[in-house]
Amino acid sequence: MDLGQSLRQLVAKITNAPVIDEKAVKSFTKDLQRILIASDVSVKLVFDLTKRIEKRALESEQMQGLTLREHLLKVVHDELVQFMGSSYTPKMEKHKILLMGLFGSGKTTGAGKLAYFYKKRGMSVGLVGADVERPAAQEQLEQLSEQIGVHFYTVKGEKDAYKVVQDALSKSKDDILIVDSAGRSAFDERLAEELTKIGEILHPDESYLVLSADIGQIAGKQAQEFNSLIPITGVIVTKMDGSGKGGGALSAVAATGAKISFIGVGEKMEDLEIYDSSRFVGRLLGIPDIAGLMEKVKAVTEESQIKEEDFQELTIESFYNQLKAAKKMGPLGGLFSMMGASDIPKDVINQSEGKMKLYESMINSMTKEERKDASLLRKSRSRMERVARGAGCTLEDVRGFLAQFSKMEKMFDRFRKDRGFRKKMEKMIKGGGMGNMNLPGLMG
Ligand SMILES: Nc1nc2c(ncn2[C@@H]2O[C@H](COP(=O)(O)OP(=O)(O)O)[C@@H](O)[C@H]2O)c(=O)[nH]1
Ligand SMILES: [Mg+2]
Repeated sequence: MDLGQSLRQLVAKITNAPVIDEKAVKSFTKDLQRILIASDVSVKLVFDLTKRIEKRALESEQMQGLTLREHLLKVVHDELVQFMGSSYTPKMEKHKILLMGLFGSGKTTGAGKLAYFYKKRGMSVGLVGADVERPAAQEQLEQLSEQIGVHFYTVKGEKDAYKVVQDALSKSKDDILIVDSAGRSAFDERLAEELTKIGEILHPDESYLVLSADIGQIAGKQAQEFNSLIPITGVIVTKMDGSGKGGGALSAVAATGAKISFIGVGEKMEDLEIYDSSRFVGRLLGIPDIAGLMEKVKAVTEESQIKEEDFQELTIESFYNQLKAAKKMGPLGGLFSMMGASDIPKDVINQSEGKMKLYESMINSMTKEERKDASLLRKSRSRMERVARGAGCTLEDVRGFLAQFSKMEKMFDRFRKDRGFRKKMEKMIKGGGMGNMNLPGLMG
């Protein structure tokens, strides 16, 4: 039985138990320890994790509107999300990528998917066919590159993979260069030597280990082997559309400290998702309605909670999060309510679902710097155009979004200068959120 299966059985036990009390929680954490240790997750990590789960489940105050069962599931979910790493933000600057992994894990397909992903976001991309083991592998990648419309580099007949990489480096001017390497049915010395040489020539910024979702716990050992040659910066879990649930990825993450970056969910080029830790853990735990549960939890707490950084500065990202919260909870939700819902321009809060989706893709197409500093975008038409291209919308749409953001920035600045408002905010943060606070009282 693989790790994912064991975890799902354990969760079923929580779901079906007649009562959830202290004894049930303790028995649950014991089972969890046993399962994780059997899956080669390091003993120290396991004890830290299960201790935190037990403590939080028993000691932390149960959230309003949640049953103890839901509370326990949430604690387990949260701790695993933390363990597995928060969700990934793709690098949008120029960089070089190396894909490593065993035969059939989905490297070549994954190289194509990544190329498509970045091309869609307005970057120029090159694919390097450095799998010299099988000539068919290079053809497979060449065909993909034609299909997607990105550059392709290889040296036909070359037996040394690193020379292929060297050649590509001398020719490529692409923003993103993606190297597809050879796999083996098992890790061996030749593969080790080949990868080491590729690493020395390429100096990859991202070295992804490609793992199939059905691989199971040997993933941990495998990840360690690759990691000892070239430090893994991220994991791509493929075939999540199949029967595997990615339990192996947990072992790989535990063994190397690398986090998951992307998820493959099909054979087509568009079947690539940015890793979302909550969704992944939900799938892993087999909590079918994890999204529903977390929505409920969120409605009770998180989104209504105002974090300190939220009102130190308003960034594009926090604006969008607050917008989401306001949409979900009505105008009394989140930071907006603090600013006095009646003062917020109606057109800012009343965004359609379609607009919200569009905003999300725009934000996904922005660099980290742009999300922090919107003036970078305002000053540069070419940046705005890049975002529009990435999000598949018009320049006017991007300007529209920035205009909405400007309105909020102005309001936000006014409020920050208001001492009375700042006092309320401080009180709120110390009080641990607004879930239990009386809103109208605060506003008055
Ligand atoms: N269903 C599904 N199949 C995939 C996925 N990724 C790769 N594959 C298939 O897995 C097989 C091996 O993929 P390939 O990229 O050639 O693996 P490589 O040997 O690591 O380069 C091919 O038939 C792919 O179409 C995925 O996310 N979902
Ligand atoms: Mg291949």
